Parts: sequence; structure tokens; C-alpha cells
Amino acid sequence: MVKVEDFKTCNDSRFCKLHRQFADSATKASKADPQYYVKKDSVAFADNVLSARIVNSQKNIDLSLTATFLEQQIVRLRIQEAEPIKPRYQGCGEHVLKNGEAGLLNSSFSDYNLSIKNSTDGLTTHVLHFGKNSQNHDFTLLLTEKPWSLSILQNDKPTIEVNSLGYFNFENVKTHDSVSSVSPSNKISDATENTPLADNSTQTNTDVKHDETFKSWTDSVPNGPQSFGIDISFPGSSNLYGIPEHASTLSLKTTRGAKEHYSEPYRLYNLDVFEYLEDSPMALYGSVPLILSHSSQHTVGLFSMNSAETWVDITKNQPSNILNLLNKVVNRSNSASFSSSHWITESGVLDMFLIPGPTPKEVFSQYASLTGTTDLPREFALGYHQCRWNYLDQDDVLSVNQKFEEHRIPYDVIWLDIEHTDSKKYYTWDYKKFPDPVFMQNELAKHGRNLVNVVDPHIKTDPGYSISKTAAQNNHFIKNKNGKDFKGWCWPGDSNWVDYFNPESLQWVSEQYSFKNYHNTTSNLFIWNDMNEPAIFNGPEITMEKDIVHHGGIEHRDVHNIYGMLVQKSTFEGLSNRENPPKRPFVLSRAYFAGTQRYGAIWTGDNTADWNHLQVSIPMVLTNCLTGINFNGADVGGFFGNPSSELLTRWYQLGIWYPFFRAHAHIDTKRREPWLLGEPYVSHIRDAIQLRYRFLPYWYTLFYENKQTGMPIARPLWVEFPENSNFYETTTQFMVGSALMISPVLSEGDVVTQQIKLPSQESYYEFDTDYSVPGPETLTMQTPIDKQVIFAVGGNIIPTKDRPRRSSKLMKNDPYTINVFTSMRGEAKGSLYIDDGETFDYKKGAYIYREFSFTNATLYSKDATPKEHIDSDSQKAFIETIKDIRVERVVISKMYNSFTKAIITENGVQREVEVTCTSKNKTKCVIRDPAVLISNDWSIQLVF
Ligand code: NBV
Repeated sequence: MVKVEDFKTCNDSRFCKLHRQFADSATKASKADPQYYVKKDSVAFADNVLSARIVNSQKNIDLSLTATFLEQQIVRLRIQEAEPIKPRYQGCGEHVLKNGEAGLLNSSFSDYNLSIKNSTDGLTTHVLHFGKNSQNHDFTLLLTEKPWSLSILQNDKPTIEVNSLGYFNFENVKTHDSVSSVSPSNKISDATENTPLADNSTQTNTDVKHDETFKSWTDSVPNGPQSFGIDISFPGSSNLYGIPEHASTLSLKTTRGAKEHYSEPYRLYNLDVFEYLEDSPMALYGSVPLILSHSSQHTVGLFSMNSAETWVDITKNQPSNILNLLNKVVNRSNSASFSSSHWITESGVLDMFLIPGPTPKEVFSQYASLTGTTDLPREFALGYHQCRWNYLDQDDVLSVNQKFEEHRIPYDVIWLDIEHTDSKKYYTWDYKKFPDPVFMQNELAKHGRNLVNVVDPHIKTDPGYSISKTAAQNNHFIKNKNGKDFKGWCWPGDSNWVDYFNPESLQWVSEQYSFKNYHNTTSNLFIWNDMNEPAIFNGPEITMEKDIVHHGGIEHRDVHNIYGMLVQKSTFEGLSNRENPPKRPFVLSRAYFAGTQRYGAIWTGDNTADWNHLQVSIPMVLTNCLTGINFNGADVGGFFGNPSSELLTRWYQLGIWYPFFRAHAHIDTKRREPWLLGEPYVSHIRDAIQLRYRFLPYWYTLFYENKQTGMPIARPLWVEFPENSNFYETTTQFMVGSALMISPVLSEGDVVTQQIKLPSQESYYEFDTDYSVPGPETLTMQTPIDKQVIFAVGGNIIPTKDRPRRSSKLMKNDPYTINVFTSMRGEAKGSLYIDDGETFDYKKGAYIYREFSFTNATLYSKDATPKEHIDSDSQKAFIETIKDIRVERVVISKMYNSFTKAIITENGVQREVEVTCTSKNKTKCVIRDPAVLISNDWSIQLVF
């Protein structure tokens, strides 16, 4: 069980408690009595930026507010001291934004129109029209003066509101001699508790300390309190999503207000939480401060670009006098639902991107324009990963490898955990256990398989360990307050941590992955970065002290949530550079942040082998996908404990639908490689894994499309069926791409029946059977242990490779099957992306992207390569390498009609082939070996 007492609650955190109290007093206030307001005559608009000053005369606070208008109607809102005594940390964008701060593109809209409106209640509102989207929706920003609030309106309807509950509260950065008497310790004084707004900055006290204690640790808070809180609301919405990582529901639960579900806010602070609970807002290993709101009217988002500790309270229909007042200036129906988030952040700049949607697709594309999309993985990384803490030695690895052969179970990667090293000194081997690592890697490579080694970021303090010695000599380690190398306790005992905020140190670590430095590694070896929150056994909350200062004077407090991403980035760069020409790396990380998607995969950490953890893995994985972290999965089987054969089988059946598919187990658990379960389980697991491999072309295409558009790979139903509010909270069913609806079995009880809901008025086809049924519908289906229900949604075309092989590499030149599932109107579309699966040549055009369509009983394959790469030399050269790959089968599932033959047209030549309609109602028709080439344009016309 998790030791809850090891981790802070909101009450243990001075700033969290302070802002919650502030919010409560704002809610209780009998009238809209704002402390913060827009300074008179301060509002201006120039060069794409709306600016204003927010002041609080009681507290002597003077803040600069800017709203910058970016591409795709994104509005960036920044608030910080107008004249800071000490500037806040400004470096987040450099790490998080895909092309850094300089790469952000301003809106090209030029017809801005700023005007003032005064309401009868004395409310002065600045109205700025800032653009239209492609569907001609109008976007307007409203800034009210007193109380200050900012709203985004789409076609005159508010969709995102800032400070409409009046929770905005800001702690000025102070120096020790201009410091206030507010809350000198984490114990908020009674006086402050009653009046949490009291912050008399004009008082000075040269000796005030801001030490905060938690258990036996003291945080010196050298720059004093500098937190802020702000509410962001979503009118018309009752479902909010995002802000991973939490083991919780997909639709966020309320944490305050009437009938709150959790009493604690959702916390964003990367932590190693041993045996985490399956239903809790506690912080976990990763953080993405992106919240999404979805309703049948619109989808919008809010991205808070800040890497300091953050707590988020969720309320629904929270009463507020300020809101009542604002209702007079916005056109809002009072009865509509109203969801709010209260963001409470310890330090840094208030830097928020208001993401206006209004469709799910636009929201994903807008967010992707900021933090980027999933780097295209090595193709093998989409196969099955076999992990365990630990494979004991070289013989163990090779015998497991051999067993996969014997049992005809495909897999691509076997993993080595910390025990493979010499005394937990990463980048080394324990040669007693692994006498010939190169031989071992080459044996794996014979069937196209790879090895992943763990490399944790703690470095054993040992002058005899060359990595430790060089890092110490060259100042690569993080320093403690006395300027000495910071030391903590982790797996190897005394350890140091590299300062990844020093670009030279990041680069130095990346060089340790070169073949020259990392001995006995081959190009078939890839890396797993664990413990990179960073986990420090003797640190506060098992992590690093916040007042540690990184390279460039950056306080750890400001960047805690970025640290793990930089560890992964350095590995990503190291693996990218170890070969010439470079090959795509594969790096798995436990910690993550917004932008991690550019460096590799993550997993949901140390889950437990029970049914609850199986269930919660779905909302966890989907939430990651919604927030850009698509390449992710949960440990199949559960890390702690021993799953029953039934649970493990069900977990494999679900796990094949995680974008990242890996089985893993704790060192104290019983061995559980699939064959150890015996029959019938091993066959069911084999079937499940083989199904994963059949769909690899579809998965790879989804990753490519995610890279182009930001569309999530695994999706909650609401992304595909945005208007059907019955499914806004559903996680017992989910989508992989637009085509597959998965309904995994999530509870115990051998032969069970399962209720499955078909959300739309469309044809649904059970994959691999002849069963099809029109939706919307609720079905009861038999789901014995060998079965999970997978429906293809009518209107989609899915490419598969149906020949069972031992690894993805061995499928490289296999022919394709094209599976057509026609819509109610008899139409369908789909796509296929192919490249070499390992180099970066795709960036120059070395790939094909095909679009399939089925209309008027004819299947077409057309080139859909984006303009910049059509007919490029790289593409031509790539096509040469796949020119013989054929389509070996076309399967057309349809609701009505039967066909007898088909006319194929390819390269201007026509030929006739037979069509066999097999199923009872002849609703499934197969063309065997149409012999068309996958890289060609062609059509196949069905004839009755
Ligand atoms: O390296 C050992 C484990 C690893 O297997 C697991 O996947 C990580 O999440 N690691 C954590 C450290 C110990 C956990 C108890």
C-alpha cells in the first residue's frame, strides 16, 4: 500500500492551502468585491499583443498582463510583476515548445478591432475581435476591468473564462528586506487563515525567513513566496479531461464545492509513488498541465506552461457573485453547466495558452502547434516488449528468446532491468551474469529482435567508476547549497545527479550512449530511463529538494517537472547520434512533461496486478493520449503482485491496444512469461499478441497521422462521437484511431457476457467474424476467456498484415490485406503510411502515404503524399525498395448486397477477378490475391 504520509496534501503545502482559502473567501464574499482589477487607462493593443496592468492596491501589487494572438486563434496569456525585483523563471518555453520561444508563430490576422463597452452596472469591458477560423467562426476576447476577467468568445458565446470566479491571487516576488509578514512558515497563522488575502508588502523585515518544513525536511524558499492562483472556467461544459498523471477517471472529478468527489486537488508534481492507489488525485511520475473541456457545443483547452508544482481544483457550477456580475456582459444561459479549474502554482510566470478549438480535431492540432507531436517511432517499438525485473543472466535471456520461438509468440524486444549492471553503475554490464553481451544481442538480432537496457539518472558516487569520476571532474553534477556535488541515496547507495539544465552536461550524458563509450552495445540496443522524476530515496517526498540551484541559477522549484524530460531528451540525442547515418532511437521514460512526446515513450509506472489497476489503465492511457503523450502504456500483468492466469490473459487482450505494449513484473513476483500459464491461456495470449502484429500497419499509420495532425492514437469515444453526451465519461470502451472500437473484458468471471454500446447511427462490424449490426444499439455479447469484442466502425478501411511471424522485422516485405468496412451509405475511407521503419529519411520524403476510398462499389488507392514530398527523389528511391509488395486480399464488409466479380484497373490495364461472398447473409466479400501493388494507384470495381 502507498505510504500516503510520505506525500504532501494541499494542507501540507503553504501555497496550496493559501489559494484554496482565497478561493473560499471569494466564493463566500457577499458581493463582487475584487481585490485585483485592471488599472485605469492601462489597456492597449499593439503588434499582436493586448496589454494591461492588473493591480491590487491593498497589497501594493502591480502586474503586467499580456495576451498574444498566435496561429490558429490560440491566445497566450502571461501575468507577472510589472517591475520585478527579481525576474521569475522564464525558461520553460525553451524546453517545452517544439521550436522554442522563437518558433511560436503569431496570428496572421490583421483586422483586429479593440473597443470599449460600458454596462449599466459600471462594468467596463474591452472587446477585441481577433480572428475567424476556417469555418468562419468569429473569435472575440473580452477583458473586464473591475473585477478583472478575460473571456474567449466564439460567435459571441463564451467558451473559456479566466478569473470569472475571482480566484486570481498573486504573491509578489520579494527580496528578504522587502518581505512581508505573510506566512513565515508552512504553518499559516490564524490571522492569515482568516484573511488569506492579507499580504502587506509594504512592511519590511530584514530577517524574515520563509522556511517551510515537511516531515524532517526544510525548504529554505530563498526567494520567498511567489505563488499564484487563477480560475479558468468552461461555460456550457460538464466534462473536463487531461492534467495527467493520476490514477483516476477520464472525466475529471470535482475536488471542491458541493458534493466534491475528492477532497484533495489534482496535483502535478513528478513523483515516484510506491504502490500507487487506483483512484486518487495524488501526483504520479509525470505531469502535463493541459486541461480539455468538451461539450456537444464545443471543445476547448487550457495549457499552463509552467513546470513548478501545481495543484488543480475542479468544481462544477460553483456559485460566484463575480460571475453573476459578468453574466451581464456575456451572452450566457444561466442554466447551462459550468465547469471550472482552479490552478495553484508555486512559482514561475503565469503563462497560459487558451486553446479555442472549437472541435476536438482543432484542439489537438492547436496544442500540437505548441508542444509538437510524437516523434515517429522505430517500427519495432510498436511490437510486443517482454520485460521483467530482472532477466537473470545471458542464458535466461536467450532461453526466453528461444521459448518465444517454440511457442510461436511474436515479440520484438526483451528488456534488462537494473540487475544487469555492475553494482548499479549504469552503462556497465555485470560480466559474471552477461559474459558476452554482444553475442547475446546478435543472437536476438537474428530474428529481428532488440534489447533494451535500463539507465537510471542517479550516478553511483564512486571515483573508481569512470562516469562518476568524469562527471565530478567536469562539473556535470547538480550542486547543493554549499556548492558541493549534491548527494542523495538511490539504488547504488550514495549517488549524484547530472545537471541536465547545463547544455554541456546534457550533451556529455548523451555521448555516453555512443558505441565507443557504452561498451558491448550494438545498434540493436535501446534505452529505458527509470527513476527520473528524479527519485531520491532520502529526499523530501522521495525527490529532490526544491531549493537546489541548477546551472544558470535556476531553482529546482521552478523546473522540477521538466527534469525527467531532459533525461529522456539526452538519451534520445545520444541514440540518434550513435550511428551514421542516424537511426531513430527508442527511449522509454517514467517521468514526463508537456513536450515529452518528442523524445519517446512513457509508461504508467508501478501498477498492481489486480482488476482495479487493469481498469484504471484505460483512463490513464487515454488521458495521456489526449494531452499529446500518445506513445504510452501500462505494465501488462501489473508490476506488483501475481496476476491470476485469467487476469493476465485479459490484460494481454487489453494491452495489445495500448500504443506502447510491454509486459513487466517486479523482482519478487513469480515468473509469468506467457507459456508458463499453460493451456488454454498461452494460446489466448498468443492470439492476442498476433492480433497486435496484424494491425501493425494500422498502428504505424496512426503514429504518422498523429505526427502530422496531433490526433490522439488511442481515443476516448467522445473524440469520435463528439455529439453523443452518453459517452463523455466512458472508458469501458475506447477507440484506436477512428476505425476500431475496443470493448475489453475488465472483470473476473471466466465466461461472462458483456454489454456493449454502439454509439452512432452507423454500421458496426465485429472484426474477424461475420457479425454486423447497425447502431446505435446496446448489445449483450458472450465474452469467454478467448474473446474480447472488437468492432470496426462502418466507413473505415484498415490495412493489416495477416501472416503470423516472430517479429515485426520479419514482416517487412509481407503482403497487405485491405479491410473495407462500409458505412450505412456504402462508403469507406482509410490510409496507409510506410517507410523504412528505422532511419530519418522519411523527413526527406522516403515514404509512401496512400489514401484508400470506397465509393460506388469501387475501392481506390491513391497517392496522398503531402505536397513537399510528392515525387521527391527520396520517395522514388524508397518506392524502389518496396515495389514488389502486393495486396494479397481485399475483404469488404458491408451491410447489404452481394457481388460476384471485380474489375481491377492498374497502370491503365484492366483485368477481372472473382469475388467470394462468404458469410451467411453474404455480407462479407473477399477478393483473393488481387495482386495490385501497395505503392501503386489502382481501383477495384465490384460488380453485382
Ligand atoms: O528498476 C526496478 C524498478 C522497475 O522495474 C520499475 O519498472 C520501475 O518503475 N524500478 C521502478 C525501481 C524499483 C521499484 C520498486
